[in-house]
Amino acid sequence: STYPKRLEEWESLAQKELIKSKSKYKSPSDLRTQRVTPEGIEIQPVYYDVDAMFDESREDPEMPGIEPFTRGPYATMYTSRPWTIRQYAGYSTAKESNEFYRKNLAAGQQGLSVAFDLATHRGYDSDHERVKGDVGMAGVAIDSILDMKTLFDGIPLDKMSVSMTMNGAVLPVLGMYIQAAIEQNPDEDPSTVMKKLRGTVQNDILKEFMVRNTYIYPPKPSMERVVSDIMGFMSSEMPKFNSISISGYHIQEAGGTAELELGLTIADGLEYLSLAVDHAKLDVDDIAPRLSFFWGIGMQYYIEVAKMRAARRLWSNCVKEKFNPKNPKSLLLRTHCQTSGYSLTEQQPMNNIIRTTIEAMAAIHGGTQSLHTNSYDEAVGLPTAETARVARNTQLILQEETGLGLTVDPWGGSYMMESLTDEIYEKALLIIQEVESMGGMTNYISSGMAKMRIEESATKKQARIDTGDDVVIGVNRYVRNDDKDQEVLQIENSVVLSQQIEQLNRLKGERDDAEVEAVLKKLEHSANLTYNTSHPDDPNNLLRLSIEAAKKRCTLGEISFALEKAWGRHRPNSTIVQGAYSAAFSTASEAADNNSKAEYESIMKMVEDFEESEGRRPRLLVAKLGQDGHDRGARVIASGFSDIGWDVDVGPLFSTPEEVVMQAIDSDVHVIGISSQAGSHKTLLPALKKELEDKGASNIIVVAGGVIPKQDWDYLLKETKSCQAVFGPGTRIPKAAAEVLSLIPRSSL
Ligand code: 3CP
Repeated sequence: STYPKRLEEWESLAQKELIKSKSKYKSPSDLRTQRVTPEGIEIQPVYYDVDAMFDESREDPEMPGIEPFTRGPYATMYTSRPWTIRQYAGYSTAKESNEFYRKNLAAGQQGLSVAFDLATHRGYDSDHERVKGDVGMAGVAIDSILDMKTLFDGIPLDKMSVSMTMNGAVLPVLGMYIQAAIEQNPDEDPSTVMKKLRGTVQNDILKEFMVRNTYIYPPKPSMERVVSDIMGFMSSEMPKFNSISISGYHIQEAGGTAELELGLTIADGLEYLSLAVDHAKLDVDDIAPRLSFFWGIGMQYYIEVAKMRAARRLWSNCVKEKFNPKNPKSLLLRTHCQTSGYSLTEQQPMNNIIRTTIEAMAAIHGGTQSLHTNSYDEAVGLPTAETARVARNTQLILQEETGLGLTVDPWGGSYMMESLTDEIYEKALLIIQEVESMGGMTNYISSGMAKMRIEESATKKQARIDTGDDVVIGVNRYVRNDDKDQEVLQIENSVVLSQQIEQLNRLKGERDDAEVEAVLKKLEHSANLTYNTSHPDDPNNLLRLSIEAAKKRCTLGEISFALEKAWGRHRPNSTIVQGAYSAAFSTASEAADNNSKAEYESIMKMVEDFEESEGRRPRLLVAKLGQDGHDRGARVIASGFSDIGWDVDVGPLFSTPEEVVMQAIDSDVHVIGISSQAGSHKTLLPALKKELEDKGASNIIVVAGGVIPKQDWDYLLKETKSCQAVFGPGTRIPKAAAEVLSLIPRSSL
């Protein structure tokens, strides 16, 4: 037989051990088939390579720095230069963020990564009525070049590598950043300054339409004008700047498996290259070397390392096959990583330091170029100076105390890692082929397929936790109830708002209005053009014009609106995934807690009883207020409640309190469920309550969930009575469904 004797020996030993330990796995074959990841990968109890046992004449092994780069983009990796410690941060005003950046750089951080507030992301100035609750909350507020100059005060932009997470309002933000750098170096020629700028702009609009939701314009102009003009301009004017950070992170955060994150993100990258080559007529070798990637790193350690290895091989092979570039750098995938926000728990927050450390190790073993480690309090709010220090020190310790960087791709050649890398590669390739068969990523997204796949995966993941199939310590196992309230960074939204408005008024008083008008007209004119303006010398290139607009002191809102006049604003449609949550309960493994199944059934029964006595099902409107587009929680709740038997409506993203109340009254719901992830709850929930009163609809119950620190619960529940229940992260859906149901008064009682 070709089956080696050692394997037979192993089988029989394994069988004996399973019996002796009274394992729930009855035979070695159970071990092979019953431990399945969300990707559908059966994790093997032991990996081996039968070929290697017999075959002495194997091909040359893969090596780092050499195509297809599975083992790393550089030959020497961390042995000659460690990864960049690049912590994502920003809050409140530019002045406060600037102070924070300077302290962090002094304490060991190596590159900047700017977080903008949601008003900025969505192209609104701070004084716009739709952004009252958002200004300065989840990032720094930037209205004009004055804010941008303050943000980088004392930080030389011609030397510091700066990453900016910006997608929707990418043109005004880049225009202001570039102009700020030029004004920092008044004695130099602007074009010389631009050539020195190093950094990355996220500019990944495709994933915004899939998951992150901070788009402004519809897909076509977003791709063919915004992304395309930025790629074209940067390729010659800013050759050291990475023009897109193609992001899988948000797909993982939205609940996608590793295979979805990988497949959809590589497919996004291929779509950008097609845009550059086919639409913008740019040379692949001028664009591909400055595309960079961004992965989320969760708790499945082996899978994450394998995903990063597979990603490099996939990108190299796909780009070669489709675009046949001449420059080997065009095949090379470089990446930033961030540890998973989703894996953090509100319960026993110190455990999050351990989770983050393990995830950081996976990113390092996967060969990341740059890394952000989350702070342990981020399940409940923004990090404080203290928790941000622990997060940064996690990387300093890994980089300087452990010797993790002494060997390149330390997992290379491990039977297990090579096998998992191949397996994830194949699974992601199937997704890429599915996307290609539908004519590319833009079509795939507009067909709704991308969102549907991710949401289905998110709902299943939630069900794996609610059934107990996936363990989360402190949430569904070893639960304790003695947590102290976690201190969080509190931002006084109204103070930031008034400072921003003051600054805006100052700007408007000092500038030349005729010049402002003229450049805004040029922007609008360019937006209406239908030919390709991506060439950097084209006077209608939108990034070139945005730099001019920043120079003339146009505001971010004005620049955005000039383009909006031509293109309009994108309006998403919302659907609910049905059946995925309940299916996970019916197929939950034997390992799942039986109580959870019984609980699930008893709640379905309660909903049926409600329907019998009230003549209709309980009805819930799941809504998001303000510019907060993080909708994983809202969508999972909508799917879960709907599977349990509720009638569920999902409100459009970016609603005002007035719009939510109108929809709630029109749909005659019993309950409004507000999901808040970006800190605006203290402003917008009281506003919602007032609107309900004004419309005579106070009988509608309001509940809230998401990232709401315990310190704010009393304010919401008692002081302002703006909601009747708050659900923190980690709340199991059946429990929430029962509690909310009990809040609805019965007319028949
Ligand atoms: C690196 N270099 C080396 C070696 N390693 N040279 C010789 N030997 C080596 N071993 C060189 C590189 O070639 C490069 O030079 C320079 O050193 C810097 O290295 P790098 O690998 O390019 O690293 P870095 O500058 O840090 O850039 C990393 C990438 C960049 C490429 C990934 O795009 C980046 O910084 N991305 C960060 C994105 C980010 O912060 N995102 C935040 C998302 P050359 O350039 O001359 O080749 S936060 C989002 C949170 C959720 C949300 O969206 O809301």
